[in-house]
Amino acid sequence: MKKFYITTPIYYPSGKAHMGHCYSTVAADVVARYKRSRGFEVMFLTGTDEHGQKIELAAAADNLSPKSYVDKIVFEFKELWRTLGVSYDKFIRTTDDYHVNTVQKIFKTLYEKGQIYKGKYSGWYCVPCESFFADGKLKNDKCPDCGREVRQQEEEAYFFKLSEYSEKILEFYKNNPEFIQPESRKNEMINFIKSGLEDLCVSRTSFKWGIPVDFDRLHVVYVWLDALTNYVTALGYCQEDEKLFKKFWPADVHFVGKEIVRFHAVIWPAILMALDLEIPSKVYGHGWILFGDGQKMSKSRGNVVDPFVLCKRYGVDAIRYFLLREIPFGSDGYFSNEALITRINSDLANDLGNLISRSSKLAEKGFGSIIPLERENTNEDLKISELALKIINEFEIDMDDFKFSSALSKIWNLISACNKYIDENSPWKMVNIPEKHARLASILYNIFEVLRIISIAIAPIMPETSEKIQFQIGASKKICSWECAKKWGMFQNNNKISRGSALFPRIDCEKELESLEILNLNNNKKEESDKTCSIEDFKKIKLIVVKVLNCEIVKNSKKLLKLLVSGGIFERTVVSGISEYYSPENLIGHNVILVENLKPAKLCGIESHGMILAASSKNGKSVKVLFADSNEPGDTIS
Ligand code: ME8
Repeated sequence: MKKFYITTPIYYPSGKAHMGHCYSTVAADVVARYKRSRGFEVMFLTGTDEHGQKIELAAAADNLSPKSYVDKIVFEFKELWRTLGVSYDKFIRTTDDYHVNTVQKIFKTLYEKGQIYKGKYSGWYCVPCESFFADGKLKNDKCPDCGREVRQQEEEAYFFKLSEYSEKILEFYKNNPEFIQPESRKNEMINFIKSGLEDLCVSRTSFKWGIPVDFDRLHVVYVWLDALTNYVTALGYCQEDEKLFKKFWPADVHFVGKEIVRFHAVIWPAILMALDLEIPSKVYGHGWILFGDGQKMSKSRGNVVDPFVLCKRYGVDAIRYFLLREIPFGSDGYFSNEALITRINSDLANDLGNLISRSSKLAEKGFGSIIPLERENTNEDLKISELALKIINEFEIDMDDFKFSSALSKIWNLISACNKYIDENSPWKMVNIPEKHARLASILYNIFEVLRIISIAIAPIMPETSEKIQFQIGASKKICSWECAKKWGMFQNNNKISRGSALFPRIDCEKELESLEILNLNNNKKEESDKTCSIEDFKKIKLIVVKVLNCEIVKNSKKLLKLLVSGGIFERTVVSGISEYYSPENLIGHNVILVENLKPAKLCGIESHGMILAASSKNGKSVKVLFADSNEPGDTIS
């Protein structure tokens, strides 16, 4: 059996999943379903990329351990994929043991092969993007990717010898001209490589939430090596059972957003070359979903459209259809509720819905829903059958090239042709004229044949709708395989039509937009109220002035100080992450402010009771403890 391995990016579980994530995942799901229907054995992989400083910080802000923090979000991601009917074969979490162990093995192998070496990294660091930038790469002194503040950082780190791979990668592109899709992205990559590849930093010591380098425990593997290797670890590479790896590697296609093509088309092939592994057949960099103001939909910008809400209101298939039909896969495109409702009304309710409801109504009126044997075909009928078979072939070519929007537009041309065929033949006039019944039967038979073919074609995109149509037109599974989509006349005689409720009820656009606005407003208010803290909440926090009696640096930690503080009638130990900014002698003897009733926590094996208040500068470069030397230990702050 032919095999097909398709992957989505593994998403950061650092916030709610949004339409952007749905876009890549639904597209990959469509391909997986399509390939399965074409007889391929498919491996469809998705998952979550759970390590890194961004997650560590987000978890700390929520007062959770990184793992509990990501567990919650990963659950929501999985729920969303279930809702959207995403038929993945495997969901990988980079915190899964098998992944952690294999990444450690890969890191060691590359080190032993001399492909990874230890060095020092200094540069401008952007925390949200988890990326270092050289001086010249900043944009107006800010992160060139997200536009936020960056800070100078230097640390010991391991590097992968990416710079040695420029020629090999360019050569690979030459021999594999289809590797990067769409074509325009290939030119970007060639230019990027020609501008000079630098060795890639693959470890960090400045945060802990990552896979430890097992032979140098101060380091954790830096996210991209951890993330990219998921595509092979998920298949069991370098593990006891390599069956799946042997069967499915190399991947047939990695679907990724255009901003991470670079990692998949340059860094990933280099890592694979270093491991003597085959390189995937294709990396497809799809475009972004934007809002009307040209902004990318993203977790961190807070302009999230809740996919659960939209699925519930309009049905999953409407959302799946919209995502793939509205925006050509390689291009950027806009999302708006209005565009979504317009498509539902015009394409789904009017064109498709209408075709089904008017033809099944005619079948009911004319023949009690059973199409009779006696039929009378004309040239007109031949045209519609030829068109259907031509379109299904073109559809297949588009789907093989991931041109979903074009593929769907062809099916909708067929739907329009069918509606026109009905208009031109006026079959409703034949219902009460028995002599015309053979002709009427023929027209209806042809329409149901086209609907059968359409139902097979749209199954990967709109699985529920496809099944509903097949049920309504009485098409058994036997005549709905992919091969049967390419054959005319598969219906047995006397097939029974069942009239169901409208597949896609029309939506009053204006009213619906108003309702969505109110819904959004309420959601925002709820989110705001979740974020705000009432006076009662604030009163729960006990702030007390304490004197620092003793202070020492915590061994094996770059950031932590252990303080012994006195609040007059009590003494306790507090661990604070301020050693980059204060040495013990700067603190001993001073009065500081303690959050007295914070739940105790263990940091580097030391139980910390409370937290010392400090102010961080906006650019994150400095941290200043709030001294309270004019107060007495034990004074309370309110
Ligand atoms: O980059 N439009 O994770 P991530 C279209 N963990 N697609 C969008 C989108 C938008 N507005 N927003 C997000 C990462 N996406 C890494 C990947 S892979 C080894 C590691 C989709 O959570 C798109 O596929 O930031 C993009 O590449 C991905 O989500 C980024 O997800």
